[in-house]
Amino acid sequence: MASPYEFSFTGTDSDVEETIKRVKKFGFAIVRNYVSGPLLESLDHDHGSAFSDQKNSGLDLVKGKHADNHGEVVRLNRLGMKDQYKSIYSVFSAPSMDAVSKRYVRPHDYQLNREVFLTHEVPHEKSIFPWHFDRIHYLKFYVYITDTTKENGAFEYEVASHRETFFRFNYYSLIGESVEGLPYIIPDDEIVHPYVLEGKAGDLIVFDAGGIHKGGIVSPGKIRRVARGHTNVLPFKGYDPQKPFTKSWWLKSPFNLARYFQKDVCRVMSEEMKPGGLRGNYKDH
Ligand SMILES: O=C(O)CCC(=O)C(=O)O
Ligand SMILES: [Fe+2]
Repeated sequence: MASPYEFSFTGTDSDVEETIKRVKKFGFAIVRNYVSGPLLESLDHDHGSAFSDQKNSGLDLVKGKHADNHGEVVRLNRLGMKDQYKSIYSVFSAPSMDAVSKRYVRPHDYQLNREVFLTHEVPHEKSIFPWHFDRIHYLKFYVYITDTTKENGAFEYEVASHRETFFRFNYYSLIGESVEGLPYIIPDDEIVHPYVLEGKAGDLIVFDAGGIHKGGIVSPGKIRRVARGHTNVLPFKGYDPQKPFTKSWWLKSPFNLARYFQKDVCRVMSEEMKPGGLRGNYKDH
């Protein structure tokens, strides 16, 4: 039986409604059969070529290892690859993705799939990524290129965790923690409602990367292939060091009284329950 998290792509305006409803409520939506037929074949072909081509137009930053050597990644700029990888450009420029992005981030602005990551993961005893939330806020469009089950390392999401991380991020941010420095890895035993998002080639996952998620474990003899577009929420809050007199610099400065007052005005929580509490520093993961 179909889960409440998914629906089948129809190619009509109702797809946008169905997606938004789920991403708002659960943090993610699964759109079955989003890419199919000849377009899926070209996507599969372009994904493969991107790893073997000597030169990639639109190469943004890297062609290299993905997530602790669990596989490889090609990181492309959507507009720059327009002529070389037409099918990837066309899938990640879709009006439906644009409409979903617009509805999800309004009244803020966004850059539709500014970057597209192509990944090819190989067997490893560790997860592709541990449970975490992205410190930079993206709405992501994630397409399976090949059929993917738990054995291939399917994507997993802690249902509705985007609401909790909204408060986590904003709390740290307002007491002057840098985007890079805030604790974002979540220990496995704090996960309550994980959901494994298995799918067929051409299924699309739309997710708020502010919520808690991970990549699974690729079992021996299996691989995993994904194409993933990152829609930036604007204004962009990146890892850049805080320049003097910028807004984040003021929050980190001694003038931010919230840094001194927080222990008096915030609720208490036992040491073991605090992020990083007795478990040590999250950054060591
Ligand atoms: O590769 C995966 O399944 C997880 C990727 C991820 O953490 C992300 O796109 O933010
Ligand atoms: Fe992530």
